[in-house]
Amino acid sequence: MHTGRAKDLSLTHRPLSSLFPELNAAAAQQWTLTTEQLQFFAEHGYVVGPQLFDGNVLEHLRAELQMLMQPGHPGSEFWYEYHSNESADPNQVLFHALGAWRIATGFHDLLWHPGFVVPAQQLLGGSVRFWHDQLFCKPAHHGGVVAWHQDYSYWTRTTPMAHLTAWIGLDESTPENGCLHYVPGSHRWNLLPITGLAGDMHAIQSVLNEQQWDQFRQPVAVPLKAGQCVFHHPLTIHGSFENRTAVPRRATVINAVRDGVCSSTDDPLLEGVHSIAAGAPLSGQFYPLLSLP
Ligand SMILES: O=C(O)CCC(=O)C(=O)O
Repeated sequence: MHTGRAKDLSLTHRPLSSLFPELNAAAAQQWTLTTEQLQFFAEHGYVVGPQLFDGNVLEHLRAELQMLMQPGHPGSEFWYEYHSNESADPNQVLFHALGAWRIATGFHDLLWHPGFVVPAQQLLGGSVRFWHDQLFCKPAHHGGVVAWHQDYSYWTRTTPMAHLTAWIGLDESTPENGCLHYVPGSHRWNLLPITGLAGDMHAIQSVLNEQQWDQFRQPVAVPLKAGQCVFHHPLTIHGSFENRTAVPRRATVINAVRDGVCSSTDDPLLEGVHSIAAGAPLSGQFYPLLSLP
């Protein structure tokens, strides 16, 4: 158990360290997605992006994650959501949490990485506003899946739908350890009802029509290097299978919206944050604008 007060990093809307490349006009050139990548995204609803970090930066983020997985760590009051089996063995921690950007410098600064912001601007067709982040950790030899789903089914309290997910590996991800799988083209489907994230991998089958069922049977595994990212559309069906290997599979996720997306409720959009009136655009402390200066 730790003691001491942590600073809420959501008060600072710029990088606090020099861990990542600067977000400036020169970086924009270097990190721009190619026309082929944009066409791939339009056709399939996902696209593999650049390697955002490796080496010491990867180690830095892994060390931050290890700190964040310890119950009672400084700043634990800032999480939006925190789910953990609290295993004492770091290889065995099953973990899903939202809000790391408020607590740890690396996960905070990652939001301004030009390798995320520049492609996100291209894919969203406008300025990028942060929605929330996520950490996912599948322990070694763990049977847990993330069942097939569409991200937007969990976000209908924000409209219109102009959202984007960047999934970033903190370990190499493979079919054996539970890499992401996509149903290509499913971003053109209707919004499906929520059928759950844990337990039954295939629960979504019950809400598919015949044509969707045919397409659903041809998912694609997307293995990535540690530090590499993949972007997906808010309606693209995706999920991940069990980790059958002897080491954990860890990842961080950035969820973003095009600037101008509004709250559709007077209730707070995330646990513990101030509310944004229905009809008003996301802005303020918890939703920084991430676009180029
Ligand atoms: O990391 C995973 O296994 C699942 C991630 C996911 O479903 C998401 O980012 O929406």
